[in-house]
Amino acid sequence: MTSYFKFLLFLVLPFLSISCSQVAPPEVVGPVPSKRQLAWQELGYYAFIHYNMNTFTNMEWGTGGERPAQFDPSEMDVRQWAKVIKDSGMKGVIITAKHHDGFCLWPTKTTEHSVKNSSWRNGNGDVLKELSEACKELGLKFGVYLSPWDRNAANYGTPEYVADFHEQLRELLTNYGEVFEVWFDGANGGSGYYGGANETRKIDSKSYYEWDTVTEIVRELQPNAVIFSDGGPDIRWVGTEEGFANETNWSIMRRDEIYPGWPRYVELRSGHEDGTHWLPAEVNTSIRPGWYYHPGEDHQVKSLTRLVDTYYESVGRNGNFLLNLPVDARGLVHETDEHQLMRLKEQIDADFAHELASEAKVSATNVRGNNDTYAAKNATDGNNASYWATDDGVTSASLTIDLSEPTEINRVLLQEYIPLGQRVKEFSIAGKVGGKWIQIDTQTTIGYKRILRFNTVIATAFRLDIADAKASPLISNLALYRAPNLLVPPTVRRNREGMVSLLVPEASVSVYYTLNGSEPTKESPKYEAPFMVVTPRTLKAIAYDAETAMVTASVSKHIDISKAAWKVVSTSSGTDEDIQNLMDENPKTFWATDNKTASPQEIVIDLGASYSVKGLTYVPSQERYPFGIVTDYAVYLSTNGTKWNFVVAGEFSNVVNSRLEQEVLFTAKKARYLKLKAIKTDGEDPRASFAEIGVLTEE
Ligand code: FUL
Repeated sequence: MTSYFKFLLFLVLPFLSISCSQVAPPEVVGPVPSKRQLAWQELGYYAFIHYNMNTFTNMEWGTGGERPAQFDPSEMDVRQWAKVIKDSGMKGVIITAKHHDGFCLWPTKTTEHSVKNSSWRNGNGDVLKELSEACKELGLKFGVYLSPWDRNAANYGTPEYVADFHEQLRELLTNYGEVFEVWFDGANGGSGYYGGANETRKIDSKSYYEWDTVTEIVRELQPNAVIFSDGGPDIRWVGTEEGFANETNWSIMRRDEIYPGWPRYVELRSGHEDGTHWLPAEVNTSIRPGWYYHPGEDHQVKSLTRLVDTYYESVGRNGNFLLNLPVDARGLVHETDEHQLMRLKEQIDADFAHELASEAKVSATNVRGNNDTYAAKNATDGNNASYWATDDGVTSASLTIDLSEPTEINRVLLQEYIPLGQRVKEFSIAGKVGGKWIQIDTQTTIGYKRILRFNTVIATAFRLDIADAKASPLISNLALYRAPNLLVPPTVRRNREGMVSLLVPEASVSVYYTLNGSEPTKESPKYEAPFMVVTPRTLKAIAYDAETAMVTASVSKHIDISKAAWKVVSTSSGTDEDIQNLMDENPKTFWATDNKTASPQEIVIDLGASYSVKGLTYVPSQERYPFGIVTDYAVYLSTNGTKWNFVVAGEFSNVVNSRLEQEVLFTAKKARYLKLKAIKTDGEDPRASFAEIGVLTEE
């Protein structure tokens, strides 16, 4: 070739390849999502409603022996639920049409154990009808939870029950319009009422319910609905009810290994890299400890920090977020839950309010066929149907966003083009700070959506480095954000020695405090590190965000003598094991007497020195299924541990429903020894339990 020709080719070649639209699209890699799975994935965040017989019996798992008349809401208003759900940014709702106790919220023909035999709406009510209509009005998706296990059905365990179960499914999928998800629980078999037999029945959860028929019924009646269970077939459980997916989260699994009640459920948190089926994860958790409403959990609605974390650890980890709202016995979403939902929405909206990459210049180390169809810019064009792709065989490549001027960023949102399969196995992100590239994070999978949070960097450029992928990576979205600080009042922790910590979730938020009961301001002492408090003080603390000049309301906590020198001298029963739990300043741990000794149980504590004691505090067990909560008490004091003075006796009113710290005040007396008698405890269990005992003293 002459050099003139070479020169001509050199000039022409780039244009040839750029204008050539004939670059073959990437081939599918591994299993890919169905249309219904894709549509489901885009929902992101939606509500679970646990509302049924258990709401009225204060149970989590009713036995099945309940009477329909017990279903008795006083102010039920599904429009309130739907409005709360809509306003909080959720896209739909799944309702417990029938839970394990077998009570049906719709007038089914299959059993008498339903709303039709309750007095609610004179037996003419239908919760499913009301809710599906409210959803339609507000543009929410509607889904149903139908428990396969039925502790009420006399024929449970026989083929007749399975026919009834299938018929219930048919009713639900026929009479209430479009259903987007059908939810099958993994909990199965065991003890129950079973029409009065009151026995234990075991079934084989793999075969008993005839899952193939179940799938056929759903496909026939609601072809667009996805089916959820431990192992799908469309959507999988994430293997925990705590509210997270693992950082590595494949939307594919070796599905044929999984069945409802699968013992290796922990694998559901990450999926299988060598999965045979598309089976994405749904992260289900409740806004309170229980799935059902219990007045005793009104103080345990999850904090904003926890809810925000759950959002990032579900939606931000390639999962969908199904957040449960336990509707209360009035038939309403409780005010506290509603408030927290709105705060979560405000925070998430603020986090993603301003996208920073879409206007920037984008370049890549490799573009498939050098063709515009697969250009780097496709990752930031706001269109999920277009994507940046590399040439076949190129499984490590970088995408650089030129921000042109120093820009604050602390979130990146990444998406793969999943219709052609999930590919990325390893990636990192870097920012160009002060002219130098610094690595911010290294991670594994991306999937449909991955969001990374990191400390704010001021960068002139941002880079995504894909280190490894199953085939050429396809990135449909890369978005950058600068989220505001999460500003919440400090959490006060104190250990047994008396060391106080004031915790906030953001490193750049400051905390100020006082120890004399006055309202803290920015002029008050700034919290730098844990400090000791060993004498009675009222601590107040605020969090302050210098970026916005916003300040939180103050938290207030009474702090008394340290428990470092405390010793339990004697107890009426029970072992020493874990006895520290009642004076470790951690309300999540508890200690209990034994269950063989009759009431009243008692406990004697040596405070280690003499104090002027003017009160006692008692924190009841914060367990999900507590026992031994002390409802009636007597307090005695002593200077020597042998001669006791009765001080006061009384009742911790409403302690079972509201398990907050209880306080007993009396005229101050000099004492070194304290005796607390549990005159009465809640329920049948003779044990007395103590999450924390404290004293109030005077200096
Ligand atoms: C579990 C059930 O046993 C709980 O009661 C609740 O419905 C939860 C969502 O699933 O397996």
